[in-house]
Amino acid sequence: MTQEYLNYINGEWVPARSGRTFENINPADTSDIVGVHPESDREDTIAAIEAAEAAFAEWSRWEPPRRGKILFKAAQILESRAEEVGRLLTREEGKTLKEGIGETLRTVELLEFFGGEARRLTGETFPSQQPGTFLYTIREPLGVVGLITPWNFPIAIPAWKALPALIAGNTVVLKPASLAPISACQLVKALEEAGLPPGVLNLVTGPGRTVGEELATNPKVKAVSFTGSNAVGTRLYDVVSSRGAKCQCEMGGKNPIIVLEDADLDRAVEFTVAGAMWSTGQKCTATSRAIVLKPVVREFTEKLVERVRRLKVGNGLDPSVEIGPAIDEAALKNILNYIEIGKAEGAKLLCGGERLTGGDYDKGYFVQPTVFGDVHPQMRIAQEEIFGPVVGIIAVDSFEEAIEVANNVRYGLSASIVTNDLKRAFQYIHSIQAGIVHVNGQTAGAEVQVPFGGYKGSSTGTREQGHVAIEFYTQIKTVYLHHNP
Ligand code: UN1
Repeated sequence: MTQEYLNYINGEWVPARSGRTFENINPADTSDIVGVHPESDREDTIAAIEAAEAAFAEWSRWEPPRRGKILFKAAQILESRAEEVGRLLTREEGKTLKEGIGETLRTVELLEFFGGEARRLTGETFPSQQPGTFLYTIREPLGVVGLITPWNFPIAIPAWKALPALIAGNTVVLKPASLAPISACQLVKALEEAGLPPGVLNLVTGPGRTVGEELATNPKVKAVSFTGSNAVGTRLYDVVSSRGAKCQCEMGGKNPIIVLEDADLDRAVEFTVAGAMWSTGQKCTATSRAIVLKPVVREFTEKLVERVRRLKVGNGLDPSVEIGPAIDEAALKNILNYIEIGKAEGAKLLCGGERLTGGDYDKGYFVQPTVFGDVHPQMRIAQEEIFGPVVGIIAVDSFEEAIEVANNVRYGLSASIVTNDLKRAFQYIHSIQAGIVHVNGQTAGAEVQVPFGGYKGSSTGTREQGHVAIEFYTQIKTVYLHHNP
């Protein structure tokens, strides 16, 4: 039976006032309705914002370590349910069970990390030029913050936005993506059971045009953090910042892996497959360009194509499956459309390229993992984010050309190089325009204790995760204390 989920406003699970709902469909099996959720209006969102505003006075007075304890308790609760929550995540999002459970455990790590950060909310002290003066800073919360999160990391991203906001003393209204809102409900439930007071964290499901718009425009919302497409993010940034509120946007990527002549090609292939194909390529940190030095491009290409052909695509609940479906029909069409664009631009389709059909494939949105060769840096498939299991190989003559090609896109989220040449590795680290830089690894993946975010068109605002996450959710107060006037 399909489970009904509700909004969480002021500590109560409630339907949308209109009573309207929408369905959450398993992208691997569209006969599986994973959940039914409130289709909220602006008035539901206003109720959540008002609950958050009312809870702020008290919550912001709690000692931060006391707030942190709730996170630790929620970590234990979520960890004990990792299997169950991971399964729900896989059913609503489509990634493999291993990835679904892995993301849930990453959320446990986020709870633990930010639980500890609650004890490390530091300010600074400064020498004053005035006698008898203690000069220092403290960080204070902003008030109500709005979070708009995507479907591709449906529990980790709500956590890595909400947790730093909460430990700093803010109250939160979270709007999870309509395509996968159950995972965020599981996070909220764990925090509720851990003792989070009513109104401190509120969850409202529904469309961007109602819930998202209200969060963007309501003057009671002092900051909005968003992860999603560039089209939505840039517009949101204009709307939110024009009314003087803070706005943080994590958007697209066009992330390269550079393969030098000395690279271990088997490892380079594994990194490329992991970065480009896992989670069906639906990560802002996914690899979408393999920039390969000409002397090794043939061998790299052969090995990559051979490996990609062996990938098993299917329902992520089957433990032997490596690649799940695209999130929905529109995403699938977009991926297939880019494949057509690549062919029309003259790139060489080396494997994949088709929708998968027949048997259980007909129940979902499955696409073959796809590799293009002979890709030129200016082609649309080398410039635009595809958000699917598609990688293009670009052959280059030199290391310098590899860096130039890597940088010549509007995005700058993550990058990788495969080499044992230390000098080249450092040259790359210092010249690549990306916020997250890997050497001998894949482009995706993010540990919770370090900053996450991009250069150029990939991000606006300060970094997420790590201790710097607190910057976005706080304001600095400078105190001149004349103790000996
Ligand atoms: C990862 O690479 O594991 O939306 C995290 C995204 C990113 C998160 C990527 N904000 O895909």
